[in-house]
Amino acid sequence: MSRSSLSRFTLLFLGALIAASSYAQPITISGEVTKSLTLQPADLKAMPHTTVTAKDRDGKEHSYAGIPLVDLLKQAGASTGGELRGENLAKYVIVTAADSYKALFSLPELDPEFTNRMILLADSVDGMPLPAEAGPYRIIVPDEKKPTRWIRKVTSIDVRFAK
Ligand SMILES: Nc1nc2c(c(=O)[nH]1)N[C@H]1C(S)=C(S)[C@@H](COP(=O)(O)O)O[C@H]1N2
Ligand SMILES: [Mo]
Repeated sequence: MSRSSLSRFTLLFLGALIAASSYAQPITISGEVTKSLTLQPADLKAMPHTTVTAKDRDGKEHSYAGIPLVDLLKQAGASTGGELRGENLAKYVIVTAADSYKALFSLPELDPEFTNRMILLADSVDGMPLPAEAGPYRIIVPDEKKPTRWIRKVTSIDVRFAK
């Protein structure tokens, strides 16, 4: 191998590593669950997706597709539906992003037995993958006046117990 093809190979390899580190970000689900999960992009892609229409910060409507947050919690064995009573009502969800931004959701506000509002871990907007500064995964909270909890670049979902 010549020196220039070697350095080209090195560059390609480094490029692939950088691409993998920014795009192949898994999502972890942990805490008060029966099974902690690390979901890879392929796992997330294979889960059933739902579409919601929501207004962004500029008041423009977009169509967001993704996995209902409650479905991810169910898969990890968090308390949902009829289990949401008694001490389980003191459980809450902290969603964390790559920049350490965090926001809290209560379990009932995510649950279809309590609300018709569908909070998503979205992976696309208007049929396209989310832009790099927001994706690959972003929380979408329809019908909220401010998009403060529309957490960009989600990395983990942690169920906790308020004692
Ligand atoms: N990871 C992450 N997500 C975030 C924030 C942040 O600082 N970090 N800011 C929030 C706030 S305060 C707002 S108003 C919206 C802005 O969304 P936009 O960047 O799509 O306009 O993102 C929310 N999601
Ligand atoms: Mo904001």
